[in-house]
Amino acid sequence: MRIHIINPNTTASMTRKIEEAARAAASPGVEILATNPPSGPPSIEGYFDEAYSLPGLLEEIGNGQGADAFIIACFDDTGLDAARCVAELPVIGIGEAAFHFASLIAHKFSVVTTLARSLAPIEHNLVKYGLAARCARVRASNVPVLALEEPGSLARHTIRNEIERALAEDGAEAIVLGCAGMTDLARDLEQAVGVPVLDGVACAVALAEGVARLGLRTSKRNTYAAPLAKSYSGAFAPFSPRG
Ligand code: 5HY
Repeated sequence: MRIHIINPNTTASMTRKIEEAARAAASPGVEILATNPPSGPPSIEGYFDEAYSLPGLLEEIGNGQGADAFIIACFDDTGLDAARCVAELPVIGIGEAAFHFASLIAHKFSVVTTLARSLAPIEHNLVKYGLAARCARVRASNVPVLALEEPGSLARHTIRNEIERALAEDGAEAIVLGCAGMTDLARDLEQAVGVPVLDGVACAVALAEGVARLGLRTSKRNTYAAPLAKSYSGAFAPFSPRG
């Protein structure tokens, strides 16, 4: 089995970190291919960055390299629905995966993400996925995404403080880390705070393996049907769907 995990931002060090976490979570014999687009934002912080990450993400999906499933490794599940229109293979978002796993092991969980501008996209996804009632609160740690790539930054300490507040104030019984860049922090933070701390990358690998192993593929009826053939103009002409 081969799982293609895509970091939609262009920061290669984060892609490598995601690759390492995915390989650690994968079952024996499951191959992990980790890529990021060559063009686009170096980090996705809010709706504007997300918009400009989509062409590169969708090209990565379209380049399909013999995988059995895709994972989108951005906690906002950036481009997940559009990717499912392009792919016949299953496409798993790390946010959606983490929310489902958290709901299996705790009555209420809180999410700790990066900046406040990421709160609404995550909250909207929880409503869309039908899991908003299980999430006590989505919190911003005020750690910028790329601070997670800086050795010696206070990111880990800042995120832990926000987790402690979630446990003290939200009634949270588990914590979901709200950024792919936090993937290497989950184990240490779980040991430090004493409740389950979920990393979306690992959750998505487990789900992608399961869906692929069952031979399930994205339904192409209605919602995720292949894009209709049409000619896009200007710079997007190369992306014109052929139907
Ligand atoms: C992520 N951004 O997982 C999201 C998290 C966020 O570049 N990778 C990013 O801050 O929304």
